Amino acid sequence: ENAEQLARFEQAVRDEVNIEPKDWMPEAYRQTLIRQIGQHGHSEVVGMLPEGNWITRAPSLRRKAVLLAKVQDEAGHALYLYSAAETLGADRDEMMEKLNDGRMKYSSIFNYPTLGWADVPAIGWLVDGAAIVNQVALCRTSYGPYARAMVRICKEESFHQRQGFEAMMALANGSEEQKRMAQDAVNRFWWPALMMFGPSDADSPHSAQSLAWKIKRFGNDELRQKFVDNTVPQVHALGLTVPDPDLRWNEATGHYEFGEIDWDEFYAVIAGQGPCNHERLAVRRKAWEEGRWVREAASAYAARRPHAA
Ligand code: FAQ
Repeated sequence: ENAEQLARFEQAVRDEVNIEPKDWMPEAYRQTLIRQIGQHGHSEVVGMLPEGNWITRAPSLRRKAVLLAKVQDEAGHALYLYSAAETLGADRDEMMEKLNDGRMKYSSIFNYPTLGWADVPAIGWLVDGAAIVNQVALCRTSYGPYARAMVRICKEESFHQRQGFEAMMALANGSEEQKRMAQDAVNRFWWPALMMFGPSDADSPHSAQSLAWKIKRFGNDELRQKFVDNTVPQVHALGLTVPDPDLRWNEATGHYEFGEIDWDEFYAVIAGQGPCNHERLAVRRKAWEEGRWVREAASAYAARRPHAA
């Protein structure tokens, strides 16, 4: 029975037929997806905080309206992702509790502070830009609900990336002070954006199995290279510089070569020692506690309603 089910699962993966919630799947495949999709959802939730800090301080009504919409989209992305994880049997409250007590991760990038307004455009442009490179690949991931969630999320992320670039362009073409702010934001967000793609393939414990199952379609290094190749010309188009003395165009390969990531910093941040890890989790825990009465009231209301016939 089990060998036959496994053979059918492997055939579906080979044939690029999506695995769906009610299909048989290996337990480790299910657990890997719950981990990745759950952490992806948590990244959207925690990802609202750095930009959310600037909603009250956006420089114009137009920028405020756009930023509000973007942050709201991120909440929506988290909901699609948590729903996709639930189709695998994950429990949403348990995932939230694991985020709050550090048993589940979220993207390293959201542990860096937003010190000035230029950081908001930098996040839209660079962080959403990196997210798109990763997520376009995930539109073809082997688990159906995750793949379908990614299609919609990518459309919204493309809008986020463009609004970030447009807002950055306004600063880059502005006063000397605005241009300085733009460069400072690029200097601080460039390397953390490259770290979003995860450890180098050789040091990525999950990559080989996730690639074999087609959960991941490309290795971490390949996607990181794609992001660098896409983004360096955009930095230059803005009249800004990339904070990497080793960056150079390789005519023969058709790719940019870039310097070594500070892996000590990466591992410290994902171990909870980044500049804002404590602050981010404290905000999440407070929101979870303060929202308890709302969750309880909603459940009590739902329980009292007659079930739909
Ligand atoms: N940060 O073996 P691998 C967004 C962990 S975009 C923190 O390579 P895997 C949109 C990894 O979990 C950001 N942890 O693991 C937005 C694992 O630890 P574990 C979210 C990281 O899973 C924009 C360990 O290191 N996007 O939110 C990071 O095969 C603007 C070993 O790594 C996604 O999550 C990191 N950077 O590959 C929102 C995309 N890198 O779980 C608001 C979906 C690695 O064993 C504002 N996820 N780790 O404890 C993926 O594609 C993959 O999970 C990777 C990691 C590529 C992130």
